[in-house]
Amino acid sequence: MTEREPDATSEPYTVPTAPFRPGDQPEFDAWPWTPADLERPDPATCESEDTREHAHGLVRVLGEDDLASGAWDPGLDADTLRRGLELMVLLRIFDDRMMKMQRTGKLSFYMRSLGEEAVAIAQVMALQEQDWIFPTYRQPGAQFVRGRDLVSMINHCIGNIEDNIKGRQMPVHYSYREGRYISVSSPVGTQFPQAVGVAMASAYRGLDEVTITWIGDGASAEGDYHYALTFASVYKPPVILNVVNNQWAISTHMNLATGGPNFASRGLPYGIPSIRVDGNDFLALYSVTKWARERAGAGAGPTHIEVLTYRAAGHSSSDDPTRYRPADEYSAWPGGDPIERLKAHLIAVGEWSAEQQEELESRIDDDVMAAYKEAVTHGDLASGPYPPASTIFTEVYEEMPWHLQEQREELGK
Ligand SMILES: Cc1ncc(C[n+]2csc(CCOP(=O)(O)OP(=O)(O)O)c2C)c(N)n1
Ligand SMILES: [Mg+2]
Repeated sequence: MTEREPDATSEPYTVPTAPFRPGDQPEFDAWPWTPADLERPDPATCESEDTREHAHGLVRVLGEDDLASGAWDPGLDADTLRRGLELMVLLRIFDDRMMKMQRTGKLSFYMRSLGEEAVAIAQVMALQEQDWIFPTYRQPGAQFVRGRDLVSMINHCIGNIEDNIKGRQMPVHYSYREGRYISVSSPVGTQFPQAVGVAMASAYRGLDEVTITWIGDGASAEGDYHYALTFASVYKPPVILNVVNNQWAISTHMNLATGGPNFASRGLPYGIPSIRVDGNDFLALYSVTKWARERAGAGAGPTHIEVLTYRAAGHSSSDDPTRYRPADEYSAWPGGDPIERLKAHLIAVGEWSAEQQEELESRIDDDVMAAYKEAVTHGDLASGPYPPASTIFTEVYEEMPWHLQEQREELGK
């Protein structure tokens, strides 16, 4: 067999690559879009064609001056903004603490949301309590909005006797029934068609419930993404479909997940209104999600959103991103840091100060540490107690099939 020479001119087809690799100087073009650029169409009557500019542009609210402006300014009061800031800081500090636990052998695995804290927090704050959440592992912050207890989250990550899902999932694959936060699945993409199905069920039952879901840039190259868009396009259920384009899918650059100009515009040929939004702009994200919620609530159907952001940390505790991208790539990202931007906005409008920020961080640090100490009293990774092995057979089937019964008996021997 003769081997093809890996010569660019003789490539049989296009193989995209990442713009920057370790050792390169990362440089992103400054974004040409400003908060004043895009209109806010009427959510109830908007058609996909009315969002062509939104899909190819970028909805922003916070300007370079840290002030809010434009048609998409949601006009939030200072208390709501401070709550958003607090929850984002909580997520960042929680992630740091959990990552330290992983590095010291107290967790088997962990995944951070660094740089993407606004995504689920702003978006779920824009929803209503009865709305359903179909997350990936990168949206744990949605649980904070719904009031989940930190100790319970840490119990899950450890997999101790108090883990609400009894050690059946990897850490960070939370499940939170009370918050309508559906179990994170390890096979990426499965939540997308499931979310559309649940939205169809809500509509069928005549309930005022909307479903929100997210998929990564990488996972959006899977069939599940297109199945979901087909069903959403045909049946027009109340669903908010987000593609979180954080530039990377582990070590694979987003260039390998679409040949199109962006992710948002892929919703247009499906006839679904589609918007690209600055994912590090809390106000813009809140506003676009609220708009999609209004559409869904008015019976106008689905919205497709590209959340443009950057995955600032490694993919997971098992990843070393310095192997495939410049270590300082995040510092060149035009979207900046979502926490710093909301903080700067609150300070600019006289509703926050550096001292308050410091107090907030130190209070949250104490809360997270206290939660961690409490969680390990229910069992740690090294010595348990863990959920009993027999629980691998329970709570899956209402009536256990004979072959599982046999296996269970064998385990008992
Ligand atoms: C079906 C499937 N294929 C591959 C994997 C391994 N895997 C886990 S996460 C991931 C990358 C996902 O990247 P992206 O969708 O961009 O989400 P992000 O991690 O950036 O949030 C891969 C390939 C998996 N879990 N499931
Ligand atoms: Mg990604």
